[in-house]
Amino acid sequence: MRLAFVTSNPGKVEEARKYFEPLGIKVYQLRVDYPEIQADTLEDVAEYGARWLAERIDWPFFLDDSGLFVEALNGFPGVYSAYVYKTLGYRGILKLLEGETNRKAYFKSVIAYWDGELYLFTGRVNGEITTEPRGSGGFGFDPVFKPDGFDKTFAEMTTEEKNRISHRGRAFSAFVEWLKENL
Ligand code: ITT
Repeated sequence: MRLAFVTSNPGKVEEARKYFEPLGIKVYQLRVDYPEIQADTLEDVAEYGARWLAERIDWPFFLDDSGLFVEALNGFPGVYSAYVYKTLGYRGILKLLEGETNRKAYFKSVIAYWDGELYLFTGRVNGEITTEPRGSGGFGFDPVFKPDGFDKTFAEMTTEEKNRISHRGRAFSAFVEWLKENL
């Protein structure tokens, strides 16, 4: 079985493959620009995107909408993470937190799967924003995010290590468990 992952981000696809390969499911990247609406929650953004795509793609697909929520910034960049990453990068987050002692943050991921009906799977990981970037793996804000209970940032971990604890890894686990029961 082949399953389309609608995303512009190859890093997300690499993470997904590790989950689906053992099930014999081949995940491939489908690059279709879909509207990411301005909304208060990742769930709303993911659902709108999936329903928009469902009118244009007639085979099963999924997408992921994720974000970094920084406590001292009242949850910013949150649903605006992609835009903030593109404009300010992770260095922008470090700058916004200069001198701030509360470094708490979490990543959240919402996966929307469409096969004629819509299903949402979510995952979250708590951690903190480092004071300096560390590591060269992963993507996005990984060099400045250190999950709770670990000394390494996501960018210092292998994909397998990151998947085991990450927001997207948790959402994928829930998705894969559901697929096992429902396919
Ligand atoms: P899509 O095409 O799948 O939307 P994207 O990279 O734009 O790809 P999002 O819209 O979900 O992804 O935006 C989330 C932003 O948060 C984006 O800039 C990512 O780089 C960042 N991000 C999401 N998950 C991350 C992770 O696991 N590690 C580091 N940064 C992450």
